[in-house]
Amino acid sequence: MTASLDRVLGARLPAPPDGLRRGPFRRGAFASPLHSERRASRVGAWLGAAFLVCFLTGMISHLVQDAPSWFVWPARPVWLYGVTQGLHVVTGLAAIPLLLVKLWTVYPKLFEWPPAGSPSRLISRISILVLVAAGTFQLLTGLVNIAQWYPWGFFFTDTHYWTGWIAIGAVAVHVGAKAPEIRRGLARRGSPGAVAGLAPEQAAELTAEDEAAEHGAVSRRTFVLATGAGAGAVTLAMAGQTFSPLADVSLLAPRHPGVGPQDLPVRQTAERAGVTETAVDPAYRLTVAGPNPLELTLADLQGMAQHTVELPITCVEGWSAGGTWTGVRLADLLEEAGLPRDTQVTVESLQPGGLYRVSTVAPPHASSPLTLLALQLQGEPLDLDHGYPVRLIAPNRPGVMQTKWVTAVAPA
Ligand SMILES: Nc1nc2c(c(=O)[nH]1)N[C@H]1C(S)=C(S)[C@@H](COP(=O)(O)O)O[C@H]1N2
Ligand SMILES: [Mo]
Repeated sequence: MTASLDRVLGARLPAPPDGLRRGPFRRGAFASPLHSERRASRVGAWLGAAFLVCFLTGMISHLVQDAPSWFVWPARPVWLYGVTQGLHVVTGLAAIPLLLVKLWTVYPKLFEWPPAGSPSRLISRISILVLVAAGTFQLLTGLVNIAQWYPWGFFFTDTHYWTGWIAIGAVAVHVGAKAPEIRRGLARRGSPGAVAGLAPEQAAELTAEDEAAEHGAVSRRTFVLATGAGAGAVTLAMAGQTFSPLADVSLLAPRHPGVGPQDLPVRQTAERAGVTETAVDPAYRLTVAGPNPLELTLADLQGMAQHTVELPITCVEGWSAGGTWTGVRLADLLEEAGLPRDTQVTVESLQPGGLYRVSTVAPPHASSPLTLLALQLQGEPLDLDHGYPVRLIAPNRPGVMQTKWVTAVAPA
């Protein structure tokens, strides 16, 4: 069975007539040694590592936001999500120049002759097409999401999630299919002795190619430095979003920590959320469902035990900014309502619609002494844009789950 499959996949497909072999398809059309196997493998290894870290941290973010029953995300350390999401954004950004360099290194293969020597070669080439398309799509949609520009008609989060699976699957197929070349490319150090498992003449040929690369128009060092500088520049251009000392060089970053009402950026304004009237209405109530349901005015909440915590808003878009929050512990409210302190609850906003009007608080966060229904930020009543009169603030949670203009809490 496998033998016959091998025969089918390895069968020789008819080559197109040689007369069609023109332009870039000519023999020796790409003489530059920068297109070498070694270069492709080295850049590929970095790119593969960036993709893998980006994929895993993306999955964490997805699981945190839409947790299946087996997934428990802790309330501490409070900065953990900031680190995983920071890695997601940084590896995604660094992958952009790496992908461009990698594509430039291997693009002569587009003009391989014959275009498909066998069915297995054809499948492998199609898988690379999927990889390039999915990889490019992920990096570009991630980038414009950071820039908060949504020029498409589909829902970013779902598409970015599913394309992530396609991209990492294509990476796995590609690495599997190219294993021999990758091993060879990474093992080569420029001396024939270092090339394990190759016939001497093959090794000599590869070494000559490497040597040409060292002395070529663009030297190996220049190439490595240029690639590194490109990846570094893109990363720096965004890093100021979370790390204020870099804010001045972060030309691409749409958010600066410390800039906004009460020194905190605003993601969605009260105006756009449609809560400018309901949020300031004296009829405002916070309801907590439970055996002993509560219906509290803002004054009732101000009369309860107040606690102060230092916690950041860590947006999935890659910015993070700290604040000093004061308010009522969620767990205290649950207890008042006759519920266990670690009850899983939903927190609902006054906002009439939109994706982020409700969030779920899992047991580790519900019971955390750091989780507040905050009434104040930096010692003043919340700005309307930061969620006045009441917003949720909890440790180690994506910003998108820090619901503003909260009006109802109920067991989930
Ligand atoms: N009701 C409501 N709450 C919300 C949002 C929203 O659109 N509606 N945006 C969320 C997102 S994506 C983030 S990053 C934080 C930002 O909080 P801030 O605007 O106070 O900085 O609020 C969250 N809370
Ligand atoms: Mo966000």
